[in-house]
Order: sequence, then C-alpha cells, then structure tokens
Amino acid sequence: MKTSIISIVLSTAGLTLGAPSKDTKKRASSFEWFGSNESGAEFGSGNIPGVEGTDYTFPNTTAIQILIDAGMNIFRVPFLMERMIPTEMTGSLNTAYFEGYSEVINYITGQGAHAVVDPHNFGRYYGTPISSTSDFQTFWSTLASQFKSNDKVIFDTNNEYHDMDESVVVALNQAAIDGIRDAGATTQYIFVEGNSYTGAWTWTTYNTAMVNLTDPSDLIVYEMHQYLDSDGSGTSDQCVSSTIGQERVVDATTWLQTNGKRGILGEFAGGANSVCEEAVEGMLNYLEQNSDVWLGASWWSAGPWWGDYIFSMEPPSGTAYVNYLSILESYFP
Ligand SMILES: *[C@@H]1O[C@H](CO)[C@@H](O)[C@H](O)[C@H]1NC(C)=O
Ligand SMILES: *[C@@H]1O[C@H](CO)[C@@H](O)[C@H](O)[C@H]1NC(C)=O
Ligand SMILES: *[C@H]1O[C@H](CO)[C@@H](O)[C@H](O)[C@H]1NC(C)=O
Repeated sequence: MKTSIISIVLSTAGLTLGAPSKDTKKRASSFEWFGSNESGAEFGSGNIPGVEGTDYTFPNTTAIQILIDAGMNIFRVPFLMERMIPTEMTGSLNTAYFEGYSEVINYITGQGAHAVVDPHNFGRYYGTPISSTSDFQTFWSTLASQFKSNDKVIFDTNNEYHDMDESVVVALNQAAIDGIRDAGATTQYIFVEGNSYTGAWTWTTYNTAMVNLTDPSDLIVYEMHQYLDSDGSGTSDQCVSSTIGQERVVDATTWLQTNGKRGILGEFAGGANSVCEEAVEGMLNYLEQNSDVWLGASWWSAGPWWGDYIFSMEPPSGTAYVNYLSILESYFP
C-alpha cells in the first residue's frame, strides 16, 4: 500500500491458518492461507525512532485472536527497519522494539497461524533507496537468526519496492534470501516482492526478471498486491467495475503458472459497496480456481489505530470487519 498521502503508514493484514473444522457452516477453501495485515508498528514513519504509544503501537493480540477464531490463519505484521536496527543496517537490534514486535509474532505463531515479518520500507532505509546488497543481507541475517527455530514465521523481504532499478530489486531480494538462509533459518517461507509496488496488474511489465531468484530451501512465494480503484493505489473506496478484480490478476496468474512459481496476494481491499464487493469476490474466486499457484490472500488491513479507515478489519467495528468478514469467510482455509 502506498502511504504517501497519509501521515500514518498503513499496515498490512496477514492471513492466518484457521483451526481445521472450527466452523461447520463454512466450506473449506482450497487456499492454504487467508488473513490480514496487522498495522501499528510501522505507523508514524515521519518520526524515527518515535515513541511507542504516541507515534506507533504494536497490534492488539486480543483483536488478532478474534480474527483467528473467525478462521484467519496468516497475519502480516509491518515494522520499520530503522526502528528495528537503527543507524546502519549492519548494526544491532533495538531491544525494546524487537521485544514488542516479537511478542506479537510469537503470539500469532503460538496459536498455530503464520506470521509474516514485514519490513514496511518500500526498499528505502532512512528514506534513501537501498543499494548495498551486502548491508541488506546482514540486516536480514541479524533479524532472521532471532526466528530461525520458529517455522510458522514467514520472512517478507520488503514492502513494495518502487522506482528502483529492476536489477537492484532482484539483487536485494536475492540478498535477503541468502542472508536468511545463512542465519540458519532454513525452514521458513520467504515472500519476495517486486518493483512498482509489487502490483499484480503490472507484474509482467516490470517484474519478469524476478523469475531467476533462487533458494536452497525452495520456499519462495511471490507476494503481489492488488487494489481495485482506478489508479490501483488503494486510496479510494470506489472500484473501477464489478469485474476489475479478476481482470487485474489474470496476467500474473499466467506468469506464475508458466514459470512454475507460487504466489500470495499479500494486500488487497475494496470499499463497502456492492461494486467493490462483487469485484473482490470475483478476484478471490479466480485466485481460488487457480490455487495450484495462489496460496492465499491477506486483507489490507487490521490494527488498533485505524479508526474509521475505509478498509479497517479491526474488530469489533472496523468498516471492513463489519462489511467484508462474512464475504471473506468462505475463502478461509
Ligand atoms: C484490544 O482488542 C480488544 C478486542 O476488540 C478490545 O476489547 C481492547 O480494548 C483492545 N485493547 C486496546 C489496548 O486497544
Ligand atoms: C534467467 O536466467 C536464465 C539462465 O541464466 C537466463 O537465460 C534468463 O535470461 C534469465 N531471465 C531473466 C528474465 O532475467
Ligand atoms: C499490509 O499493510 C501495509 C501497509 O502498512 C501494506 O503496504 C501492505 O500491502 C499490506 N499487506 C497486506 C498483505 O495486506
């Protein structure tokens, strides 16, 4: 999600694996994961490092449990690299921030769901596009080593690279993979993201070079994002048409199938209106029909500080929690 127009950075909702046969009224979908982003730790990106409780907050595990009970089984939890490892990427962890963050991650995985560790940095560190693959690899080694024995953790190399040389984006993803595996974290999935905000609709225009990423553990999943408003930015609650969801993911689906890759729709959303609801359902139906390559999807976004945000999945009164949960439930694993 682009955040340039809002002072607080939007966080992502993650998908969680639901407890099997928890709810007999729902069919099981063929997705492996469905969930939401859990925003908060990446908020206040204009204030680095910022103050917990003022500039940023950690997601509410009681609220997460409500979504787990509903059947979600993956949660993407954004954070800021500068808060996690300040000053330089080769530095060490900020203990207080890491502990607040890892408490949420460990809560989620302790419930049997997957937690996506998401540096919500758009390929930037202190605002400058990351160019040193070596420093980035070290950042990932330092962080991944903390989670190497937790196989319910998923590493997401970075949120929404954009306006960068494609060869750099590919090299940074490969450096992250190498750093994570070198740290001894060999059993976890790694979500890679592409250039141009990792959009599904433009994937085959900008990100075909991502095909050559390699992983000794063979656990790469291509994370793409897709919004359904006219510019695809997810800043409007109006969707282009009731069929735009499926239309925007067809080419990326073909790319995944042609190249023998797996994908996840790491961010998507729609406004609380019938056009968007139909568009979201059309997109999810199509993804599910192609669940040979699509492992799941994650709504954007839940989190305690969203207020009346158009896409808020936060229980008990978030706009999307009220309007979309019943639609999404039929796609829960
Ligand atoms: C956390 O979520 C629960 C469930 O919605 C709510 O009762 C509680 O007030 C929330 N806590 C905070 C600190 O927002
Ligand atoms: C991927 O690697 C192969 C083999 O090295 C090469 O032929 C191909 O051009 C690469 N593809 C892209 C899109 O870079
Ligand atoms: C989660 O939220 C972040 C913004 O905080 C957004 O960039 C990302 O796309 C979202 N991810 C998912 C899977 O919804």
